[in-house]
Amino acid sequence: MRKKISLIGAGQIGGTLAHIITMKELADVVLFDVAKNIAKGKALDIAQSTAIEGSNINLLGTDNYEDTKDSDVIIITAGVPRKPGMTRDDLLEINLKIIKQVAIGIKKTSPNAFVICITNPLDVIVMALQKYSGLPNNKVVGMAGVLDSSRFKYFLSKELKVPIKSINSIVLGGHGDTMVPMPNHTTVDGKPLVQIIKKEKLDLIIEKTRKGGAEIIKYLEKGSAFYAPAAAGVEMAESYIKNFKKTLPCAAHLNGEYGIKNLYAGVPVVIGNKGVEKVIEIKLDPKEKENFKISIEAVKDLFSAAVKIDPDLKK
Ligand code: TXD
Repeated sequence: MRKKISLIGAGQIGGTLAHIITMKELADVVLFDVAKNIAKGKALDIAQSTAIEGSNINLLGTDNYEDTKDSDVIIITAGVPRKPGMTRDDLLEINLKIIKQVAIGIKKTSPNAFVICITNPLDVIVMALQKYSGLPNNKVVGMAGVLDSSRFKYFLSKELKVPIKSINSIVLGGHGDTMVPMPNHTTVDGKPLVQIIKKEKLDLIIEKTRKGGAEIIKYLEKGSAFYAPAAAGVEMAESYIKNFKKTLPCAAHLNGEYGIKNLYAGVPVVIGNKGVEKVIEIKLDPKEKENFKISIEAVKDLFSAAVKIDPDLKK
């Protein structure tokens, strides 16, 4: 029985998600947006590509949550993106209101779905989504680390002139300027990265990774990155639908792991058909521990700001 993925938000990332899912024939797609015609237009356009791709996928555009009923996976991009000069945190107030509406919508229609949140500021928005929806912690996860790790690997592959597939790496912590690329947990063709790159070059690449989103916003002016974020979201959805049990860096609920309780943060998790099946605790050296702690504090501070905006989050 073919699975069903509902995309809440049919904007830049939502439309790209729909296109990638269709080309991979991963699942039937419902594109939901409050701007109904955007959802309808994009669904129809992608549907008209299926004859060319030979993809046997059904697509529907809608603004009615009933059409998203009993989804296997829900990917949420509803919200506003950054403009040049804005930080992800500047989006908190407006996107918190939007995610509350979305949470109410999906709770009623797809209580058993695996929910991947992409909307920024990601770590707090995914935490708010889980609280507002009341869905199980292991079925609500945020997409950030897969994107940030992909950016880190890309910059390394260009610097070292190696195939990107030869690089194994991970980025932990919050999806913000305090994210924690992990050079000591990075290998190139199995060799430790720190043995083959100069420290100054590595520091430059870490900074470029942290600013990866802002650089694209500077070029696009009217929106933020969407191809790589969409590809990252699909990798997470595919690991769930096909039970790949991939270990992926995601914003996941921590219940004591890494010494953190009741907070979402970017950590390596196993995603299989039960959702987040395991949080992987990797050994952090003192510097990594310090950087991770700084990143976690930034998430906690922003969540406190969110509670001031909406005391319902305190419950
Ligand atoms: O790594 C990551 N997690 C980030 C996430 C990477 C890049 C972008 N990131 C964030 O994703 C970005 O900062 C935004 O918060 C979201 C979506 O970015 P996108 O570029 O797709 O924004 P668009 O093109 O503006 O699309 C958002 C759509 C738009 O069509 C609105 O009409 C719709 O969201 N929208 C809603 N849909 C459903 N329900 C409600 N309430 C709603 N409000 C707006």
